[in-house]
Amino acid sequence: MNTPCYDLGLDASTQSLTALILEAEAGRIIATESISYDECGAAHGAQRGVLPQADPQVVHAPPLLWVAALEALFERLKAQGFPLHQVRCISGSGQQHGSVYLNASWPAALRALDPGRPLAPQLGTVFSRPTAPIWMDSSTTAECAEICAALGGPAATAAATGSTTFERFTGPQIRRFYKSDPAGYRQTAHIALVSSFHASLLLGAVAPIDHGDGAGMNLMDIQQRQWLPAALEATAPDLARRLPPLVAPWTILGPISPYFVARYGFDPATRIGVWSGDNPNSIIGLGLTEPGAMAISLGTSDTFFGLISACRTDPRGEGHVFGAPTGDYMTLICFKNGSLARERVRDAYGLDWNGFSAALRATPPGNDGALMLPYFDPEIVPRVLTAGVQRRHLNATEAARNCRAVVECQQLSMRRHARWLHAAPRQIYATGGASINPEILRVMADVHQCPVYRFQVSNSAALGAALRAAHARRQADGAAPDWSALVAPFATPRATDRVEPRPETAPVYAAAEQAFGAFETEYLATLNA
Ligand code: ADP
Ligand code: XUL
Repeated sequence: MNTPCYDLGLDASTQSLTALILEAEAGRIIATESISYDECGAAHGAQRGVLPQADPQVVHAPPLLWVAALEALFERLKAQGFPLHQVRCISGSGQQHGSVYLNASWPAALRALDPGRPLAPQLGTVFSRPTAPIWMDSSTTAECAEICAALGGPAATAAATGSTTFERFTGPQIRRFYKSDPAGYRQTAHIALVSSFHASLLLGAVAPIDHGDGAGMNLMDIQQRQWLPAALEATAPDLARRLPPLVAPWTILGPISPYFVARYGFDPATRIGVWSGDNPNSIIGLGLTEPGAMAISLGTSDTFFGLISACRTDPRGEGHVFGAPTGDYMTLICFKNGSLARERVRDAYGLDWNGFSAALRATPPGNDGALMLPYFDPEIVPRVLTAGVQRRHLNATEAARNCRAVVECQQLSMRRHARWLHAAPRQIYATGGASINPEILRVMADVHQCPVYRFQVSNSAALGAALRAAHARRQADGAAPDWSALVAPFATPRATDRVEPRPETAPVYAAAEQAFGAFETEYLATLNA
């Protein structure tokens, strides 16, 4: 009997690192294991993956914490006897946009890793900037304006790079670093994304960036899928030599670093596939290999995304176009006040998730007109730079109505800000940590008036990464790409996991969208006054 062959997907997300091992040929998942950064982060000063900062617009993470988490996760998999030696290919998923700044010693340090010693202490001196700005950072408004002006304004920037400039995108972040610490920038020989940083560790060499994550930088020509010279020039001097190459999402980068072979028992022939962002990976983990259904991920951020066949950008400048792992495009809208906003409401009334769900059950669709603009943190869509929660027909003391208001208004905001796609979703695939909550999916189905499916694997980014590893491996071995056959056993929506919309709630939410839109418009006008 042949020894089974496995593929490993890793998901380096905002709050945790997850591993998912699957046997693609048998259509089964062998193992999943997750470690929260809080379990290994004490020494790095982070809480829930981010460093405390005085300025709420500045959100950074310590990259050495990610190194420590990778190591701790592999230790755990090894201790539990997972068959790491049978893994044939590894790919991964990173929280998008975040950037890691490394000095000239980075490639040599990767090559010289000593398997007799832990990883993190060997990489203490490779950083030219000790912290990495992540997607939650909103401190680069001035740099966004500068780059956007240099590229000809918002519409031209979106047409060229897939998105107008956004505070969390890597280009504006690089420019802020260059302006605020020119010496640090001069010391920087390599800039990595969260995805390519992790891939570099596993590869033992500087890893390329794929077209999915590259599109989240305001630096890539979205049509040609190459670095855009005008964007690089508008961002920082001599940027091209600090960036790795861009490659297709199915590229095999090379064999695994000998460090992981010696330390964790991987086969030396294990291949490393290029990593991508969490949202492009989720497209695959949800089985969205053709245009059709839309996905909603309820993770730290809430995202609304789907595959599109032609590159079409948002004239209002709120949505993004990224490269999809299939070689198509995907569209995405990102809301920062996702799970953490729901948690803030839950905690304000001393509830657990059961209590929060009971509150959703106890309150009517439409919430008798209660509305909330849930800007617990600065928001990405719509662009709100200063936190501040707003309520209408709702008192902060009303526990159950506030629980419903945050969930309903998040979904109403998605419905409103996805209008530019000119196609209401016909079905929604739900994923992310909060997608295990049926009461939240009930609100989702009613607000969008379409069926919502949930999947057995709620971490679609890790599943997508493992499936991308399998795809890259098969393609490198000469097999014709067949995405739908590969994803079918893992990501086919099941009728039993379907939440139907209730038609009687349609007029309620049509009116609620109008009222929510008016509230939002009025509030945004006060900010710009
Ligand atoms: P990320 O990948 O961005 O790190 P996850 O997709 O793992 O995040 O989601 C984590 C979030 O899931 C937590 O912050 C938590 O608020 C949310 N969550 C977990 N369980 C539930 C639940 N039963 N109901 C609602 N939200 C939940
Ligand atoms: C997407 C975005 C977030 C991060 C973290 O544009 O900023 O979804 O990828 O999940």
